[in-house]
Amino acid sequence: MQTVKKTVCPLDCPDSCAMLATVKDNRVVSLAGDSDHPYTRGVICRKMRRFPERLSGQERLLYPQVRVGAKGEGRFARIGWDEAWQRLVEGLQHITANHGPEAIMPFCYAGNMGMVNRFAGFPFFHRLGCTRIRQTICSVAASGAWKLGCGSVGGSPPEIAAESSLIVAWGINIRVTNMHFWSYVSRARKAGAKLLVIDPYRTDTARHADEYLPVKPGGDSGLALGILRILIEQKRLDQQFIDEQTSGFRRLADYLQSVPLEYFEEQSGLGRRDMERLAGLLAEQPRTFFRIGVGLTRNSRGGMAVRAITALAAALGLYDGQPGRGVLLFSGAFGGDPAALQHPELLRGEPRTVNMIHLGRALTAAAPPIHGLIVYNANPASVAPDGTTVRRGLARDDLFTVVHEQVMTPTARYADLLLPATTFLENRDVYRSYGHFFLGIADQVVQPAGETISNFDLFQTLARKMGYDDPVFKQSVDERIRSFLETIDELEGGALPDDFRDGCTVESVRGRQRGSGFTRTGTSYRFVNDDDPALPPHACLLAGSEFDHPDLVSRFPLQLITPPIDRLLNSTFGERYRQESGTVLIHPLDAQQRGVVDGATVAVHNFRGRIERRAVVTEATQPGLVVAEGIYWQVTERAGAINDLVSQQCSDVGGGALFHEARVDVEAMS
Ligand SMILES: Nc1nc2c(c(=O)[nH]1)N[C@H]1C(S)=C(S)[C@@H](COP(=O)(O)OP(=O)(O)OC[C@H]3O[C@@H](n4cnc5c(=O)[nH]c(N)nc54)[C@H](O)[C@@H]3O)O[C@H]1N2
Ligand SMILES: Nc1nc2c(c(=O)[nH]1)N[C@H]1C(S)=C(S)[C@@H](COP(=O)(O)OP(=O)(O)OC[C@H]3O[C@@H](n4cnc5c(=O)[nH]c(N)nc54)[C@H](O)[C@@H]3O)O[C@H]1N2
Ligand code: SF4
Ligand SMILES: [Mo]
Repeated sequence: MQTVKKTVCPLDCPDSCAMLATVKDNRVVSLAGDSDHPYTRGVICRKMRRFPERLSGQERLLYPQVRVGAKGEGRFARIGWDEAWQRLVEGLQHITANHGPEAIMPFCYAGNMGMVNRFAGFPFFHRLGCTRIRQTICSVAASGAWKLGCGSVGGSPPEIAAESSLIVAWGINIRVTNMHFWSYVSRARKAGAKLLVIDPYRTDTARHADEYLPVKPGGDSGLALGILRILIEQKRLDQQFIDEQTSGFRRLADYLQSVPLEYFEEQSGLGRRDMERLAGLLAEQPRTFFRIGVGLTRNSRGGMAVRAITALAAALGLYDGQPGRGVLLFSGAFGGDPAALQHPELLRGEPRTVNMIHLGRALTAAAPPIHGLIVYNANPASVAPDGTTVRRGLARDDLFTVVHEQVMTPTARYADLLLPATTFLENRDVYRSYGHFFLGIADQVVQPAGETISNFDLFQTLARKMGYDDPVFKQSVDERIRSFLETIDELEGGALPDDFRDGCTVESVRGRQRGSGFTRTGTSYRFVNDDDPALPPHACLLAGSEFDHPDLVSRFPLQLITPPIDRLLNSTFGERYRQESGTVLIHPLDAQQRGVVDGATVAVHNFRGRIERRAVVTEATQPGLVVAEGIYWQVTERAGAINDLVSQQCSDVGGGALFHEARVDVEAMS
């Protein structure tokens, strides 16, 4: 007999789709979209439709294993859970006894976005007193910079865009990374709206746009501030909104007027004419919606880009809550207290903190050294910057590495102890979208395969085996979910959903509120923010740390960006493309200078690493810019992986990664 159960996509994707799993004999035979969901409306992406292959395919890790080959070689032997627990507890106790708990560090991120399972390790890590990590790898520059201007005011509901007359996709490849938003764009366009895409290369979204502006990577503050300067000169701003709902505008305006327009042109790579045209378009359109991506923040000026764009939006009054007008970076639909998931009260003292994007440095140069690494929900060998250094660290014989995974990822190959993880279809959790205004609760759909256990069960059990008797470690999943939901203010009347067993969807009260977030919260958009003396007080022009680095410009004349590809979700599903190292887009002028022909394997290199990819010679990219889509797994040591070329430097706000700011050169391979 077949049954159909509701569930939610757990991947790190703004769409958080509601799904229907068809189950027969404890096997998921198909996954499809759930048409009851108000935002995702019955559609899911192709990569997730194939998820049942991962759930019960050949690649699945089903039992605990120990390494028998060299680190990275990927040879393991099966053991039982009793032995696995013993090795795990003894391994951690040995390090703690000899070097103290700070010699152990976790590495975890968002393989599973379920709120319980995502943060399941934190109570344990806090109690252990190990080195803490700052989870910076994705969005800190974006969220930090948004807050500098908007404070606690969140993003606009994406549905508003359906009523817009102009939608600006700024540093986001909607059709690939936020595909459900596309249907709102399409609806608006049917009613006559225009779509403008601002991106360094002609993405799939740009190809479908009415207008495309090829900004220089890292040049968005130049562009946004240049436009703002023109609009100030032309007096075409929303003066009422500026007067009533913002502060500091005069100081920013004085700065902008002191900077020659050429500077904005030089940074953005776009001329006065383009800026004037865009300024005209923004001033004329009554209903403009900015969809801002995280893409434009993955560089050394990323925070500044967001500050400049939100300043432009505020000066245009796009935050006034009128129909068809809005700004969306993250929805921020549901707050909630992270302490209910992470339990920082278990901390004694102040263990050191490591920025996760410095994993390479931490494993090779930390003083005192790291001797134990616990990885779950993440694949750092593929996703972390400076991959060659990360692998050098992982290869250390004196490092005890524990990896909890679903499949044999490049990171898993370096494990000393490899533990099998459930998938979202085998555990229970609550999912809070960052791209729309709905929250979903999903129950287990099938029994766990083999001897797999969830992140939550792993850390609850480990804590007890380590002798920790704090009540937190006795919580059930339901208790953890409930204790978190109780801290969320955006649930209707503060109520918990009655039946949160059977895959329900709950809307944030913020999603239905009309009017301005600023009016509702009684705050102002801040053009000037002096709170952090380390940051410029307002949006301004900055040089790029790697792109404009004088030593690197001549040695590595090409700029590299590394955006996502539709078939992978970060590095998840890499097992489907084991033999592929991906492509690199290169402009015909750059290709010709280097004797590179379309389809040939090329080496992309800098002083950090050297990787191989297949060249696609195309005018979709700009001269001087190469684009490598997708975090493919490393095929061989020689072929390398894309993050071998990316630095461990930080973005201007929050300490985020520079995935879209590396200097490289490209060489034809004979
Ligand atoms: N299919 C698929 N979907 C995904 C993901 C995936 O890997 N695959 N990843 C998920 C995750 S974790 C996240 S955080 C989101 C990220 O999704 P997005 O917010 O879309 O961010 P990115 O994909 O990093 O980059 C988006 C676009 O920004 C462009 N870009 C790069 N540098 C600049 C710049 O300086 N200025 C401007 N204007 N544009 C720039 C890139 O070329 C790219 O087209 O997507 C999620 N969705
Ligand atoms: N070059 C480059 N690098 C990037 C980016 C980029 O655009 N370019 N994007 C960055 C961004 S935005 C992000 S968010 C990070 C993402 O970095 P990660 O969060 O590490 O993302 P994934 O590559 O998806 O790896 C997640 C892993 O978790 C595993 N997993 C899934 N569910 C579970 C579970 O329930 N339990 C356990 N134990 N494991 C599970 C999956 O099998 C997968 O191997 O990558 C960053 N790296
Ligand atoms: S990856 Fe994104 S688009 Fe695909 S099913 Fe999951 S939430 Fe939906
Ligand atoms: Mo991300």
